[in-house]
Amino acid sequence: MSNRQPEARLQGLWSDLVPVGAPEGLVASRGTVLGRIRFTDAPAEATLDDATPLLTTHMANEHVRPVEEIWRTALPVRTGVAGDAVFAEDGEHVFYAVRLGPQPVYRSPVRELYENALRFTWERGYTDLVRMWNLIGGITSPNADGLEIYRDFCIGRAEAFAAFADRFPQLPAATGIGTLSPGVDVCFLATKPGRAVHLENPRQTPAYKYPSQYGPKSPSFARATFLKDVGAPGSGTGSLFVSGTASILGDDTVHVDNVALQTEETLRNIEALVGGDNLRAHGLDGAGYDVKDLDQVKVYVRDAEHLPVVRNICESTLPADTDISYFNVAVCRPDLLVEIEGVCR
Ligand code: 3EB
Repeated sequence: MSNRQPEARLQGLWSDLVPVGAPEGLVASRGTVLGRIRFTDAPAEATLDDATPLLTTHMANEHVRPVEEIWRTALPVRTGVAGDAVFAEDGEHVFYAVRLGPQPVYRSPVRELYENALRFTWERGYTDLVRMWNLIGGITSPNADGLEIYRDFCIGRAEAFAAFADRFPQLPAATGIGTLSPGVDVCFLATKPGRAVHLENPRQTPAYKYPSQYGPKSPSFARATFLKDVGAPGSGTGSLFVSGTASILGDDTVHVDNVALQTEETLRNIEALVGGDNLRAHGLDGAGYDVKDLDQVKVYVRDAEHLPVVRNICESTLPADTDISYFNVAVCRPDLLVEIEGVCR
C-alpha cells in the first residue's frame, strides 16, 4: 500500500490495492468505501457486500496474487442497486459496477449496458465521466460471428456513446483489458460537473480516431482524465487518471515481439502524457508530472514468462514505494504484450 503524499488522501477520491483477505489493520484507511474491485480466480455478479459495491473479476492465476482495489472518499456514502448494477454515491462522486455474462455477440448487450450506465449517471447529476474500466473475457478471441470480441465490444460501446453524444460529448480515461473468464465486467467513476479535463497523448492518435483496420468502430476513450480537487482554484490541484497505455505510436503497435522495448515505450508514452507540456496543451496550468509520479499502478502482462522482465523495468523506473500490481491477462491487440495504467497526484 502506498503512503506517498498522505495529504492528497484527504481530498476527493483515492484508492488502495491490497491483497484479498488482508488483515484489517492493513486495509484500514481514512474515509468511507465508495467501491471495490476484486481481482480474483473467478468472476461473480456485481453485489453489495458489507453494504458497499463489489465487482469481482477473474484476473488472478497462479502467476499473480489476488488483490482488491478499494476506492474511498472523505464524504458519507449512500449505496444501492440499479438493475444488474450496484453503485455508491457521496454527492460529489459515484462508483457504478456491473457484470455482463458470456454472450454469443456482445454488441447489443454492451450497448444496453452502457446506455443504462450513462442514463443512470446523467440522471443523478454525475455528468463528468472520470474513469472507466472494461474487463473483457476472451478479448482477442472470436465471437459467434467470427468477429474479435474486443472489436464486437467496441461497436456496442461506440453506439451507446453516440446515442448520448448530446450529454457526454467527451470521452473519459479508460482501460480495455482481458480477463480469464468469458463475460464483461465494467465499472466507472464519475463526478458532479466542472472537475474533469480529458487529455490526449501527443505521441498517439486519439483512440476514437483509430482507422478501421483496428475494428468497425474505434475505441471510445481518452488517454487520461485530470480530476480537479473539490474547491481548488483554477486548474488547481487534483489527480490525473492515466488510461491503460501500451506500446502504440500513432496508431501502430511498435516493438512487436519485444516485451522489454514495449514496456519502455509504454513508460515513455506515459511520460509524454503526464508531462507539463501536455497538461498546458490541454489548458491545465502547473508543472505536470513525471512517470515517477505514477502510483496505484496496474501492469497487465499477456505472457506469464514475461512477468519478470516487465517487473524489472517497472521497478527500476518507478520509486520503491510505488503501489504496483501485476496481472497475467491478454491485451486488446494480439501484438501488444503489456499495458500499464495508474494515477498521478
Ligand atoms: C490502446 O491504446 C490500447 O478500449 O477502453 C487502452 C485503454 C486500450 C482503453 C478501451 C483500450 C481501451 O488502444 C488499448
